[in-house]
Amino acid sequence: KADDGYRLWLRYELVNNSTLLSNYRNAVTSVYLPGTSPSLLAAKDELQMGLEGLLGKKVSFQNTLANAQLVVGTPASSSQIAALPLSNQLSKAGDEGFVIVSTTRSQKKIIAIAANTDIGVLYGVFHFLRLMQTQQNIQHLAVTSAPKTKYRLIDHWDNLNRTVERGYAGFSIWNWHTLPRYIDQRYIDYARANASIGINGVVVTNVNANALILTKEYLEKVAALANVFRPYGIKIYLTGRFSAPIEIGKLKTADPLNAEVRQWWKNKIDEIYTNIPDFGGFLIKANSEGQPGPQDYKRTHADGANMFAEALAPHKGIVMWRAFVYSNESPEDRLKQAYAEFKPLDGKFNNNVAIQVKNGPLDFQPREPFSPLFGAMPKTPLFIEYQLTQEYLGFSTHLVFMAPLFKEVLNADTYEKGKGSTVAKVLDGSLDGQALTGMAGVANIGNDINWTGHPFGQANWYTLGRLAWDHQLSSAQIANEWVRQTFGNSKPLVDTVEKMMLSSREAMVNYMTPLGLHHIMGYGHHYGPAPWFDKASRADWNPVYFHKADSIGIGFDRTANGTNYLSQYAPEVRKQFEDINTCPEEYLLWFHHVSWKHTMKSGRNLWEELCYRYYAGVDSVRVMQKEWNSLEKLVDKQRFNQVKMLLAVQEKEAVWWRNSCLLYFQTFSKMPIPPSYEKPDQT
Ligand code: GCW
Repeated sequence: KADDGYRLWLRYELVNNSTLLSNYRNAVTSVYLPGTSPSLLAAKDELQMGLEGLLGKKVSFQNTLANAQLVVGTPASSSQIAALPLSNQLSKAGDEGFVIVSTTRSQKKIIAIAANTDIGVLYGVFHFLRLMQTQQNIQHLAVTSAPKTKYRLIDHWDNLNRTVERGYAGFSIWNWHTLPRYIDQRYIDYARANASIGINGVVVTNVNANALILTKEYLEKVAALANVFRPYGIKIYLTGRFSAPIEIGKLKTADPLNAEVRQWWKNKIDEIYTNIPDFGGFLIKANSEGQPGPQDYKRTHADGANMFAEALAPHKGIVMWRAFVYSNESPEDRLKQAYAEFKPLDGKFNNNVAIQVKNGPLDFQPREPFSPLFGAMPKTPLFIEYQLTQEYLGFSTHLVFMAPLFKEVLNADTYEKGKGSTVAKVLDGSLDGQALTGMAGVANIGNDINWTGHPFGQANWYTLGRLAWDHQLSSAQIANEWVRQTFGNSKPLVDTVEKMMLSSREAMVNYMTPLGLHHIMGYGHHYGPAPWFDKASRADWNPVYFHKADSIGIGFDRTANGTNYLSQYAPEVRKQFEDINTCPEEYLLWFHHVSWKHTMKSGRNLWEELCYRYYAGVDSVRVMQKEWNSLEKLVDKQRFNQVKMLLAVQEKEAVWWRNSCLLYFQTFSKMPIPPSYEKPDQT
């Protein structure tokens, strides 16, 4: 059977295990789901569609609990639900969480999906359907689940003309031309997909977009989208172009301390809330890569952010102010700028401002150390920004499952308050008692039929939501549940795909940027290798600036002998990275300029190790190809062929990366590639 991938992980195929199928049928075909709020109706629709698909059988909705096996709602939606003994569990579910329990009522077994709020019910329904889609036993359920971060966001880099900056899955899914009156079914399916993984906020516009979105005509369109998303618990956010008061307000300045400017924003924000009463707030890129910002008026990021914060506060909106800053005047080491600008402002932001920090100090590389801002601003809420769209990771043609990348950062220890001060604890608020907590992913979504171009791109979208909800989930758990829902539950299929996914990120690091190399991709577009490139308009856009290969060795010295970027980390972190002998080898060239002859842990010298890694990367892609080929009978034809073709491209390009990088670096090392690595290529 062909499958175009449109349904993502919400496929609800008939359960193909007959024992389970009859268990499920016996357990849940009569449902009590009272209430008429939009979120409860969405929950009902989803449950009906899901159960009927999974069970291949009509589901009957009862109007009293007495006749039902599956009971769904809140204490407020039904006094019968209020009477169930769930208050203990519900007290732990908060205002977005849920409980799913097997219990008995009048000697009859029932399953209750309950929450304190309607949106919690919807999340519970999605979780329950996930249990069935992944073929879990539902006989003894005792789930209590509440999200660990409060703001769980997808950031679109979508322009109003429907181009998507760094988008590789077609054009923007927002059709501004036909909005507000035409509601594409895709908006609803998008909201369902997000709600199913707990995403509760969407920034619909690009951080580089102009101010047009803030005009009356566009706000009506945004309001129409907000209406679609509301039942699914999703709030809309916009990017706030800093110079909007000049561009659409006809003011002469955008100085954040100017009274007229402040009034303009206040009016604009009030206008937004008349259109969208639950508007979420703004995401702002200021004084970065040529974007306007408060520094244009000799004001600080805090002056700028607080201006928005003040106007948003009465409406409960928030500001997400990005820490991805680097100015047009090239600094000595671009990586140092964010910390230098933001650390001194710790404690100076209003309490509805979060600083949104990219996971690493540079820019979404296959591997980066964690950003030193995590752990450095205890008085300021920090959100993390990941990039789902694979700008530096082979666009939507390379298969890379990013959960291991995301987890690596979450698990990194900042030592802010001694050992165990992980980035995850900074983010979930537990380390510094922050109330504003959040995680965002730059969307990899476009109007391609399957949303993300590469069928496996869907897994990264999925991962972001799941980790924002619960950062303790392991990469393997996430891969496992995604594969089961997306491709099916047969054991060889699940085992094999999970294995492919879990190895894919390290494979990519090896064939692109092993041992801490970074930013050696093609200039501007960032696709393919170009370590030799040195013609960019600014030094720190040149790959040669980042790898610094010469006749002695390779790598960027960021110790005290070099740029001293390492001084931005806590002493324990710094110490570990600073010593070439304790620095984990995966970060070696990120922090050190290392002699080609340096002996690595493997006993190989650096040059040989580099060769070894590049070869290993290509080999791993070939292993993935073999693994995928073994699944031909277990995957539908269309997606099987898509992935097969994409893997062939990836293999070819892994070879391209390996050969061109090694050939180029060899002009410095002047050493041969160890002959034992040279195997005949497949292509
Ligand atoms: O990764 C870089 C991209 C830019 C992007 C910028 C940012 C939206 O190359 O395209 O602009 O980061 O994050 O602001």
